[in-house]
Amino acid sequence: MKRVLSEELFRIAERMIPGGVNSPVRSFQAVDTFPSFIERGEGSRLWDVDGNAYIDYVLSWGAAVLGHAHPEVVASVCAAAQKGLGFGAATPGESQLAERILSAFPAMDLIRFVSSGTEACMTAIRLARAHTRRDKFIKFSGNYHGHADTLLAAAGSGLATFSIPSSSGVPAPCVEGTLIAPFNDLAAVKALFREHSNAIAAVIVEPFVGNAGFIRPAEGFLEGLRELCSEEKAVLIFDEVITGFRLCWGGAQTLFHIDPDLTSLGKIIGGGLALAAFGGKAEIMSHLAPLGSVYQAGTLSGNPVAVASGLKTLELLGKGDSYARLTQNMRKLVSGIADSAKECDVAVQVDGEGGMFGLFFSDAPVTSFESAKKSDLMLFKKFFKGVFEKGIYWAPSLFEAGFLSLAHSEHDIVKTLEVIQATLRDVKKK
Ligand code: KE4
Repeated sequence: MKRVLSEELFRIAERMIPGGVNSPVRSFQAVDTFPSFIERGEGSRLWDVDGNAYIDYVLSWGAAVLGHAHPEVVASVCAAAQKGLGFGAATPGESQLAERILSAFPAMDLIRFVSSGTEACMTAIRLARAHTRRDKFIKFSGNYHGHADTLLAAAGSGLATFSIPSSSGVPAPCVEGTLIAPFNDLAAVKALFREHSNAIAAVIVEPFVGNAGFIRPAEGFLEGLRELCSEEKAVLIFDEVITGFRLCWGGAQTLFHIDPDLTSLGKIIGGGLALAAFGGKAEIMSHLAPLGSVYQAGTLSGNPVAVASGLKTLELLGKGDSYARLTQNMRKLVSGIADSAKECDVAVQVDGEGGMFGLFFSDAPVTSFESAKKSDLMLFKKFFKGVFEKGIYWAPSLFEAGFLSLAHSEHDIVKTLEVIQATLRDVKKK
């Protein structure tokens, strides 16, 4: 695969942008190469500036659930843009999108739109602190909730990718109140509540982890968090920036019939444009200015063009058997990888739910970030190189999940599995 132009563009970018990218994980540094510069996407495909085509399993980190450049979404965005790109004023679309999301997440009484998942999670924590008048909160190692100072401790995604335990530039006092427990370890959470009784405002969790690779919640784990938070009068926050509308229409909380007190959303609800949200119980959300004393604001919050993209995306996603199709293709992919790995005698852990999945090179089940880190990174790098060179755009990090769209065809899955089988054979030989 020739990537002459991408390499040239990368060298140019490096001269102006740190690492040549505007978000670290895009740098492909974790897989010992440079990024392909993308010219365009359509459906399940991406084309880079050298004309190489890829079947895309990153999908803008999960946002492009309909596939790229869906004509109806593009038309809605263009129609909205022709009326103006943003006003910093209330618009009808925001209430329409709020209504659509609130109907899918019955545990949410109220919702507010922001422009990134970071803002959504950061504000949910702030609300929980105001509501409980407590300062500390529990997060889980390998969970990533954006790059707000207090959240950059033992986080997943790019921090895990580059083995950054917590970011420099964050003063120690900022993370003193950030308590860490291993994912799926309810006993550790109970111990933290005992040790910091009455000082913990919230527990924030990715109900299915998508930022340490894909990690499924253990039986009873999420239910246990719900019970503990209720007993301790702490706020349970489900960070569904990835899982919201990705696993099923109402996200993980619908799958498990659990009512978190607050939820953060992103990615799919903006259809790929800069739109995220947080929402939950009215008694908590009512602390927000201008009603209450918790301040949060944003110039581009609820931007009408992004709202148009989200509205059309959810309209199309909500039709027909979308989740049956996403799940069917995910199951085909996951079982096909497992079969190939078995045939090639390569130890893998592969799993998925709804339209997301993950692959580890490990002979033991992965139930936490600590166990995810035992995966064979060298094997992953060889796997990534093998599939990428054959036109499979896999996440360039062991610590990211993979995603499917409604545009992925059965042929895409068959072709992907052929490439993966050939790659696993090669990887095993070397
Ligand atoms: P943003 O601020 O990047 O919009 O969202 C932060 C965030 C919050 N919560 C979850 C569960 C998330 O996955 C994210 C962002 N996800 C990463 C990829 N796993 C964004 C990609 C990147 O950092 O470039």
